[in-house]
Amino acid sequence: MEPEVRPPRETAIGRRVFLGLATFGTAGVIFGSQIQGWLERNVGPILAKDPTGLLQLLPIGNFRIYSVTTDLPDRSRAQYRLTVKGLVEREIVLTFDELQAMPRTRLVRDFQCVTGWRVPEVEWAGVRLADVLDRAGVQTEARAVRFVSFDGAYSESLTLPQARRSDVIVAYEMEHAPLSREHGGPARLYVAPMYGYKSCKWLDTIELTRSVEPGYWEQRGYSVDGWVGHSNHRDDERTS
Ligand SMILES: Nc1nc2c(c(=O)[nH]1)N[C@H]1C(S)=C(S)[C@@H](COP(=O)(O)O)O[C@H]1N2
Ligand SMILES: [Mo]
Repeated sequence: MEPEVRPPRETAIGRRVFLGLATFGTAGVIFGSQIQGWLERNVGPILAKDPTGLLQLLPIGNFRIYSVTTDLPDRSRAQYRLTVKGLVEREIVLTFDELQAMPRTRLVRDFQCVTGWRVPEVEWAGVRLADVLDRAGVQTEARAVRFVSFDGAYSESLTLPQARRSDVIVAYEMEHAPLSREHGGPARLYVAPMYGYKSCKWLDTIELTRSVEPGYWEQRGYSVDGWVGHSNHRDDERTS
């Protein structure tokens, strides 16, 4: 059963470590060896100094940190670039500062992975994807959007109407803190109404296309329409 108690917003432990902590306490996730190493170096010492063992019970995360590569890509906010290309009026490359200067939006939603874990009421902040698309200008032939990660492996896709929803954002903050490297920082896609796999981490390129090009997990059997509760590959009689 999931604990009902939520930790106070203010805590002596940094948010980053806090999330890492919860991750560390989660069994059954396949980590790349380097992720495991990072957690052991950064989180292990804190757990070791906690004689009560209570820290391990903090009910925060329940997030699993996923990467389809054996590494966690690393890019600072200063190094970060977001490219919008393909069927656009003008290709654009946004710096982090340019992204952050755009109208800010906030969402509080449950985060749910298709494999069954869910994190209730996660707060996200960022920029509406629709605003980013408008900045480049979408050509009339464009019907879909493809997202590519700078991890060199992951991709995702949405139809243009899905991409224009107000609950689809380029997120750069999570739970009032800069989006951490583990969670896909400096910026990731966050598709609130769909399963986690649609929310491409370490977002690098947004490409406007003529039709939907299935992404990494979609090529491996997940539904292209990832609506929570509707297109889980385990209840696929309800796919649209
Ligand atoms: N680049 C990239 N994005 C990704 C993934 C990934 O492996 N690589 N995993 C997806 C899946 S299946 C889920 S459930 C969420 C998990 O987000 P988290 O690692 O922040 O918990 O990221 C999604 N985005
Ligand atoms: Mo997932």
